[in-house]
Amino acid sequence: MKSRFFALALSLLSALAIAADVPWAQGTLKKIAGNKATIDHGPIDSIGMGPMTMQFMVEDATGLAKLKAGDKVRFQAIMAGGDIVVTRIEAAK
Ligand SMILES: [Cu+2]
Repeated sequence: MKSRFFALALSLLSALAIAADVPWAQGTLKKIAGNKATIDHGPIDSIGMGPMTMQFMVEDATGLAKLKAGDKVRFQAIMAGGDIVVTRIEAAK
């Protein structure tokens, strides 16, 4: 019961509280389809993933709207309920 409550609280806070501390990953945006983005990405330390090209669910619709295929990007990804979610994405500096 306690752990279930904790998981719920975590999911509610994911975008705001956790994203601030998540390390940024780098990549090239390959394709955008609705709230999904295909990214050719480097290592993602926050979820222990090596480099590859894959599709992500993107929570940051505002950030994604400013980008287009071919853009170099940086992003924050977390595990949320068994899914990998991009909580923030923006053009790489
Ligand atoms: Cu990947």
